[in-house]
Amino acid sequence: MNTKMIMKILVLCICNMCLFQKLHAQLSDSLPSVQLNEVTIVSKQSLGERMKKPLSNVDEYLNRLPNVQMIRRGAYAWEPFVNGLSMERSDITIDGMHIFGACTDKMDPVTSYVELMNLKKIRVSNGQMGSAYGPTLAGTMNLELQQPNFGEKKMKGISFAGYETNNRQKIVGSGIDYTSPKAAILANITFRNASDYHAGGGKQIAHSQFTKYNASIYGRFKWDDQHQLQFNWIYDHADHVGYPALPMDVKLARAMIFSAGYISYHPWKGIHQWQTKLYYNDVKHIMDDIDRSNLDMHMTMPGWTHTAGFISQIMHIEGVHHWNIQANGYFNQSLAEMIMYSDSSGGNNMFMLMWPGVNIYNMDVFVQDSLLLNKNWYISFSGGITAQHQQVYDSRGFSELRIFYPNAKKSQMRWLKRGNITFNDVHEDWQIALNAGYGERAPSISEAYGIYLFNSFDKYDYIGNPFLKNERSINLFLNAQYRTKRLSFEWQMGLQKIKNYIIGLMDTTLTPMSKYAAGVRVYHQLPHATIWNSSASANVYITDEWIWNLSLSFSRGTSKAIGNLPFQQPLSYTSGISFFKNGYQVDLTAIGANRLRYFNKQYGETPVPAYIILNLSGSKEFHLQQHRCVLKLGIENILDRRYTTFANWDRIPQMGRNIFFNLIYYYSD
Ligand SMILES: [Cu+2]
Repeated sequence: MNTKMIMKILVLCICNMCLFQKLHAQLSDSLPSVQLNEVTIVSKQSLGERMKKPLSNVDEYLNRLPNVQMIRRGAYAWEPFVNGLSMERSDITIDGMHIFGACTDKMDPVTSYVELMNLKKIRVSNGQMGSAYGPTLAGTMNLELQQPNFGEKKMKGISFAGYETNNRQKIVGSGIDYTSPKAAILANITFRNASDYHAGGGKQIAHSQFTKYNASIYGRFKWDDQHQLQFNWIYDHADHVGYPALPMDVKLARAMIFSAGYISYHPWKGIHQWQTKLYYNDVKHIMDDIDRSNLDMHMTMPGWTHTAGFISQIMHIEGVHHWNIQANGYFNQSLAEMIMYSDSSGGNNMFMLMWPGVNIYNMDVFVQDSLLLNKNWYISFSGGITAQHQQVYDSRGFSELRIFYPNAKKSQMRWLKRGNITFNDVHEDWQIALNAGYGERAPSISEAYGIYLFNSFDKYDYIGNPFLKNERSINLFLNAQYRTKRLSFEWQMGLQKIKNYIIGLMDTTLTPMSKYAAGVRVYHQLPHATIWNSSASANVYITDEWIWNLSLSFSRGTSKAIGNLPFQQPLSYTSGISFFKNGYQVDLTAIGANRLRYFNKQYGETPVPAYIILNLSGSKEFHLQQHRCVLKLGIENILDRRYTTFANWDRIPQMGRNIFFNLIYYYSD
């Protein structure tokens, strides 16, 4: 085999590996009979443009992926669970950058600070398979930003508008894309405003409104084919966001994300690319209960995080080897306060730190190698190590922590190791990948240092524990794909064994602070927890015009000490039929789940009945004065079913019947 041939196969393998992750989610969005090599074509559009409802938000997109579950506390900023495990157990990044939400109640996950129009791809990897940027247990989610391209001098634009009847959501936005041989700029803005939504049957869900502004600029410059500079800036601002399942709403959630990077191609012999990036981001989150009535006293809880970091990566492709080495580091500072206002005039307000002011210094090194064994088999290995130094810097916060832990130290050092091996057997129409990985993670700030964080799901006040050990996991993932001209099928299974599983356990010696709390739980560790999950999907290309698809997924988690782990997905399914002709597309989809049989009462879970809803959507492409337009119309939950899911915090009902329209207008000079 000559080198060129080997290279070709290696590139194909890597493409397939990307495909392994989540292609079938994209498949149902794109044109019929998608071939492997169309991945690059597809990625020229933003993620939103490839959706049935292009002006959906990131949450709606992620919710359709079989190994991601979105925990919903309202209509906005859902919490992504990867492979049945909570947000702190996966590594969620934007182009590799670490960003930390500033809310003690997880009202602002990283995914809430971007728009689909900013994104090229969301790469979700299982276990340690994509752990290039840091430690993880369950998997990684990297939100890859849409980049402008170099090329002939050209200016393109896009404008869009959407409306949804159920919550009177208005969406407007615009973007420009400037291309030239040496400079390229992509900029866009999106605005959303929604009122309260209505559940099936018409009941208004109070405090479920939101308003969000998002703006971003991405610039790239090069002076020759070897050197390139790029910078990126995102500003995201949400205000008056209601969380119907929580006792508080968000007055402001704001993120400013900035990065500047330098790429050098072929800097030395054998090195394909060297890329270095510096970044900074700043998150501010203010929640309060000013809009809630029937309260004796009101409170406000502001939180802040600041993160500065770097990523430096060297890629090498030669012969049968494809390796990369990466170093990344960040400094993060997080603080959250609570002010409880006195009910009597002249009385004293109460002030407390909920996160006691924590600095995290994190340094990580990662290596990965892919090796082609023969025409069909290739292996990839990766490994990484993180040094993490945590320090409580605020003396007020440290004294609070000392009330519970008189021996607590101001700072501590943790070493986190991870490793992974994947075998791939790739053939023309089928492929199998088997992966085994090991990972560790440090406790999150809430788990290690949180002070009286009220959890409205199980109604306990939670207290952190600085003496927690690292959580450790061993996992196995299996993925099989079969693909012909008329059929594509994918099956995936994961088994995760976790040691030192972190969870809150009741402490009867402490009294709760919140008068709504049933008691106090302190974070402790269970010796073992096991999660296994599986998903399958199929696309059948019945004719060139008709496609049928089906996807199924579930997860099951247990631990001897507590029984069922909370938030495990019952068998859930989506099945749809799509029709394409003369620029028209029509989709009819059924989405449903079996009843939730395995739940944990002690952690606030209640049974959830089975449900099924129907969605119908259609789109048409047409031209307006030679400019391309896409119009999409749809009805979600056609029968206006009232239902809730395992993922709905406090079992708040889901949205009832909703009619949406999305119009996208493209123009170029
Ligand atoms: Cu919050």
